[in-house]
Amino acid sequence: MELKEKRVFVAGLGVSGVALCRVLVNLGANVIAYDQKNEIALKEALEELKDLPVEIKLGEFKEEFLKGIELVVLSPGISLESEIVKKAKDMGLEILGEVELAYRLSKAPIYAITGTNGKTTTTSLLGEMFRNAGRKVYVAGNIGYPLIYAALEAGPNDHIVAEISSFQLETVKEFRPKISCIINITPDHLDRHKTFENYANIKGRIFENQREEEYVVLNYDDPVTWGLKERAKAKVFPFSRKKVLENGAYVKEGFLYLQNKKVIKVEDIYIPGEHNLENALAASSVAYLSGIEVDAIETTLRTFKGVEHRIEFVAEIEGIKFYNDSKGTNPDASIKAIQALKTPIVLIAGGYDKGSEFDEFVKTFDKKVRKLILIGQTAQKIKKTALKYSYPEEDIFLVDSLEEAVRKAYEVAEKGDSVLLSPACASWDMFKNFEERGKAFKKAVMDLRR
Ligand code: UMA
Repeated sequence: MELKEKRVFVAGLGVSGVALCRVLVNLGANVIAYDQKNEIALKEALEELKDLPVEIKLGEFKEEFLKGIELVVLSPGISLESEIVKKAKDMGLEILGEVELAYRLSKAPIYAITGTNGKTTTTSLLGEMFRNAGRKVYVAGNIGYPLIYAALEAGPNDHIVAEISSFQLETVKEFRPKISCIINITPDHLDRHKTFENYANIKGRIFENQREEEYVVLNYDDPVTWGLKERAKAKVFPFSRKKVLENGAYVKEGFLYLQNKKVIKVEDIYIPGEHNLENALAASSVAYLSGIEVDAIETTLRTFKGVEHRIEFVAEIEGIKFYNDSKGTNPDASIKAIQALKTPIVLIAGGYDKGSEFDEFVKTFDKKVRKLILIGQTAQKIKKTALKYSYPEEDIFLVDSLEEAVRKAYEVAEKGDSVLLSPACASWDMFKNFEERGKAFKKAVMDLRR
């Protein structure tokens, strides 16, 4: 793709936007970058860009910003309904997402993972399998290291393992991974995608350009994911926790199998829980189809310790264990965290309102979630739902900050309980991102010790 001298408009100056500016300048483009935030809010990004020849526009979007522009590249957080996209369309400009541009620039094959939950664990696990097999791999995408960087750095003999979100899939055009994988699909991001059906369809776009010689790995146990298979032109490779599927990945008599090859005893997979078995099956399938030896897959499953902010053990204080699951950013992710812990739970939940419903989430509390501490925009909504399912009002506490939530949790927890931060919501009402929220939680827990 020729970008030299091209006037390119980068929309959004978060992690992806800054990366886009760097890469585009490097490729000789004339870059104009825009963000709705002001100079103070964007201090860090502006600092990173200060030595680059990038023209910066901030604040309210104006049509004149697009004058003379030949290509618009969107950060994942920019909705297709934004003024930027509307105006760019009216002007007949070419519009690409960051992932699409990365795909077009990449010389290395891309192994793309999506799903509502488990994306980051599966992507990290798969990256580790590539490393343990002695292959040079870049792990990138929604996981935090922008795909556009990996695309520029990876050579034709390298590999890119990419976590891909629904936001990123909304703007794909030619994106064609060598192997794609959908782990599961449950409701999320309905404020942006409007209906569950639309969200599921967007997830399915991960394989829309794949051809017969390629593979798509799909979860046989999840009817919504499995239901997408009719649309695939690529070969479908199924995985299942529940059914023996001799043409796919499955569990038989306590062992994980890849077709007819016995890989590992399920008990010996280091990361615990049924949801992690799903992630292990998904990652192993992609690794296997990419030609990685079963030995390297087995070693990785035995040794991979999981990712930060995902049911991460933080500390034990006076017999109370603290777990950071800040990555539980939707109800289904938090349901999995509650199910994975074996002790009674004091749960800290609530955050940015994406339009999720919390009925299923509350139903998993049963007697296991003994106390519920709520923060953020959705606190009242979750409380109302809990009361609807007869959760005792005296066990619900609404507080104003995460620090206060941690102190309250410690006060009401008993020896043998686990205090679990698993918000079931995004962090954007109180924090920059889930990492910042997880770090704030860990700090508040450490402060209890003093
Ligand atoms: N902005 C505008 N106008 C808008 C919307 C946003 O100017 O209409 C600006 C914001 O003011 C902000 C910037 O755009 O300064 C943010 O851009 P962004 O939301 O695309 O975020 P990035 O920092 O570029 O991070 C993105 C992903 N974030 C989202 O999709 C919301 C990161 O995923 C990803 O790690 C990163 O790119 C690297 O590629 C995070 C995420 O929360 C983990 N993803 C969602 C999820 O997993 O549920 C999808």
